[in-house]
Amino acid sequence: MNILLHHYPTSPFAEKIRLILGYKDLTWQSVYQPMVMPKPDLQALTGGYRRIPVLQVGNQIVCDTLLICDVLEHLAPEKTLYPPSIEGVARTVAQWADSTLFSVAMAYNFQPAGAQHVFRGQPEESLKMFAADRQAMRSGASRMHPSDAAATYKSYLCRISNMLDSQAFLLGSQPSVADFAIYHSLWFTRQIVPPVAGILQATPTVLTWMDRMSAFGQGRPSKSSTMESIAACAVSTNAQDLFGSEAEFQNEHGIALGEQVSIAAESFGMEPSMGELVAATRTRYSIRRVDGHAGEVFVHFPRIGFILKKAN
Ligand SMILES: N[C@@H](CCC(=O)N[C@@H](CS)C(=O)NCC(=O)O)C(=O)O
Repeated sequence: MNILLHHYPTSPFAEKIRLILGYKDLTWQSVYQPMVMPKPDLQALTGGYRRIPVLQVGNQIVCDTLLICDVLEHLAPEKTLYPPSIEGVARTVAQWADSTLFSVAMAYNFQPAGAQHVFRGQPEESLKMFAADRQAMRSGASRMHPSDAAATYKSYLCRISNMLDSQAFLLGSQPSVADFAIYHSLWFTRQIVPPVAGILQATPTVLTWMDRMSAFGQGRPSKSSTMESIAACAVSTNAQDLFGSEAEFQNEHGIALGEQVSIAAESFGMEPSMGELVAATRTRYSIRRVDGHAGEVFVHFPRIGFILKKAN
């Protein structure tokens, strides 16, 4: 089985998955995609979805880290992300981290000193293009002011520190999906914007936990390219089982399997992917589409955070 991860080095959500690949000690192929639109080689696979990271196994494409975590858990159940007694709380904390904590941390991280550091040595145009791309992705919604973000981030760091007072990981002696989801926003602060990373010094327990997390490494990546990933998709006829027994049709929308649909994120990067609905289970949607370069592709999305509609 060949796992490919479409990502770029400074993506926090990609870091969440790279670290899980490390925790589960997996071999994978690393494909870099652009940080901003256009992303024609990624969209040849996804059919429209543009966010990072995206996981590829043969001609199956998995969008959003929520579902990528489930797939990695199924493919490599050792070192579980969901210890049974805390699965509900771990998933709920992870969702808070991926939405609320992430947006506060990024509003803090991208204060002028942080943004200038990320784009140091690059033409001024790069930062402007990045800012315009992300502004369009937010559909014009404004971002929190850095001072408000700093105050909120400090409170969140205290809470995270408190969770670690008497245990090595956030919810116990073993890591869970909650650790990986909280880690990635803090990783960006510490590793990508060191000029503003002083905020972490007030919570040394959090820094020690971050060291423990980063020690999992990133597994065994090897470099691949966008062209190779599209070629691998085009020649793949396999339908590796990515989800186990979880396949029962759950009809919430009055849309039958076999109908043409569009699926889009409910916020932030809402480019829709179109195709034939081939699965709608309790946790995910899957579509089948045919691309001129990539051939027949199956694209999977989590239900949570995505909007399903009949294609017009
Ligand atoms: N809910 C998504 C969020 C992914 C996300 O927001 N990724 C950021 C990068 S860390 C992104 O796609 N930014 C825009 C881009 O790279 O084009 C997930 O869990 O995968």
